[in-house]
Amino acid sequence: TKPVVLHLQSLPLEPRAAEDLHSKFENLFIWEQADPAAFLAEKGASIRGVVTGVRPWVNQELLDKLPNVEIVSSNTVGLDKVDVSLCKERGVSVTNTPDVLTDCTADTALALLLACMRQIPAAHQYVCDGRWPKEGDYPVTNKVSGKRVGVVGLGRIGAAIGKRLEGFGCPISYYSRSKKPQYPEYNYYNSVVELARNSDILVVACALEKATTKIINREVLDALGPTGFVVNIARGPVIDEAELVKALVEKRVAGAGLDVFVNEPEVPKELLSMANVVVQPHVGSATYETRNAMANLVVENLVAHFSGKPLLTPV
Ligand code: 8YV
Repeated sequence: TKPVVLHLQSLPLEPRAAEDLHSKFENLFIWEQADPAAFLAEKGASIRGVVTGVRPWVNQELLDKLPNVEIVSSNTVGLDKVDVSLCKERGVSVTNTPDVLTDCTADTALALLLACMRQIPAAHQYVCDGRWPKEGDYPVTNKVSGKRVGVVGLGRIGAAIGKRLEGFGCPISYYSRSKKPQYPEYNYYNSVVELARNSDILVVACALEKATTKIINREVLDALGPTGFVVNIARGPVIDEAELVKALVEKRVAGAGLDVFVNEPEVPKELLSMANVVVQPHVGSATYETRNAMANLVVENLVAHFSGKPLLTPV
């Protein structure tokens, strides 16, 4: 009999990975269940694997219903929705999708940075609305090249963002829990406020954890100041969103490029009508190439686990 795998979020699968998934596992899809609670009460004990993503919670409430689960394979690099320590305690393996999404997420940060500082969406709209011939040239915007960049969280994605911005002649500084000897050319700050005070652009690329929740608060935003820009490709709650909205409305910061929000898919309405604010619907990793690579990893980790081989990307 095939191992039973519960899917909490759908995977965009290439044919080969889909074939693997469907030939090797019995797949149960939570979104096909009229009564998910009753379904879990009936089937929970048979479930040995879980596929999850950026929205569902894999917490004690769920894990208690899955007494025989062996592996949680998440189609994300960020694991803020998975109770990893409880999984460890219960002997449940956890895998994620690092590395394969680094480039696209870093590309998205650059796109947001250029888009908000150069007001690309608003300027595009200006042309589309026929305003150029009537109202004349679009107002001038902000130079990107050479600006001082502060990266909050110099992990794989933060480092890929730094590398790209080196190409723009930007001096790079960072905040991280500890200094990273592998980046001697970057300035280290052990305080986000100090980083912000010495940056023109703050790019947030840290994991969401207790310690990083609202790490970008009012004090940090005021240290960045009225000419500073914020880019967030990490998770919404790393920024005090209400304070960011206030700072943008009151022009205490110059603009923002945001891929992630506190209550996705809801976005504060104040952010929708400012030329210096660009929003995206959490699409950092959303390219054909990267989403395929992520989904393949999710399936390959399940296959490895159930054939007794080492996991590809264990947490
Ligand atoms: C999501 C992400 O995985 O990897 C992460 O942590 O936030 C995204 O890449 C994506 O939305 C698929 O669920």
